[in-house]
Amino acid sequence: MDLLTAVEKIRSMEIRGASKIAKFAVETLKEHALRINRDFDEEMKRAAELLLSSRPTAVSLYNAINYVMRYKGESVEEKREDLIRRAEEFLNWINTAQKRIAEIGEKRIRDGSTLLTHCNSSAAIAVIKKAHEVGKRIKVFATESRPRLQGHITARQLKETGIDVTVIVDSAVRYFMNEIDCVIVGADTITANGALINKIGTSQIALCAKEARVPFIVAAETYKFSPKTLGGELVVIEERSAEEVLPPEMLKLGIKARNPAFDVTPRSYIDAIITEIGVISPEMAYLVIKERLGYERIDDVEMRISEVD
Ligand code: RUB
Repeated sequence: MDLLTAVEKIRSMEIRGASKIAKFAVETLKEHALRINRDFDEEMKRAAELLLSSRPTAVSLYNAINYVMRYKGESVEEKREDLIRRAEEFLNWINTAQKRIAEIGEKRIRDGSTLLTHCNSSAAIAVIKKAHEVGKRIKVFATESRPRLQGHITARQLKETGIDVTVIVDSAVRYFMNEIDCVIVGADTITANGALINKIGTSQIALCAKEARVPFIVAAETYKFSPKTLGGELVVIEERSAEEVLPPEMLKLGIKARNPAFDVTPRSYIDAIITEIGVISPEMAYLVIKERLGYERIDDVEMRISEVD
């Protein structure tokens, strides 16, 4: 697959969800490295920048690209070999992290409980499926997740495994909250101060959960933590087209629609974050970034990319 097709697949959301985007970007960089023979650094930098521009919010994409782009070597062959090795390392991180999150997170779910999830998070679903697999009797409420209805994907994935699942419209969350024992969602980004950026509507759900004293848990691999926010950078919230919200005949009347794809849930609404290195409080986000993602190292890469200019 050529680079522009790959970028379009992310932009159009054919490939979506923070982990899948990161995985796809790493695979694309790897394939691109195998294709090019001259101007290796320039070509790889172009590919990295194009992929980075495809969707702005999930930091998994940024972390994945920066990890792969830290390749070293003198000759093109050496650089290519190192890049492929790093790509494999990151893919392995993705694959092993989710399995571990499922094992750790499952322990937080009590037998007989009713869970609520939002959108379609492979990490949150892994935890739910694991709880079911070890024999816990659970029920799940899945929000529709307007406007793209990722909740339908979640409902199908859970049903296929034999889990009792009920789809509700997004605005019914408060109506049902008293029936919920635990909310579990995924993450696109976790900031240095422990805030969660996830599918639009997540912060409303967190607010309802807090009011009803229902635990609100996030399942997030450590590559969802943002080193950029250590330096005070704000997370860019993607705003998608109005056509995803309103039919063309309404837009033609001059009626406007706003369509932010994500929102910010402050850390005070989050009870725990389940990562592959254990369950942490959102206050620990800074340490995770420092220990696991190494600010200086990421910064090095940005310097390296700009050196090619
Ligand atoms: C998907 C979304 C998911 C996170 C986490 O949004 O908000 O909750 O990306 O997913 P979109 P995962 O559909 O707009 O990409 O746990 O699979 O990484």
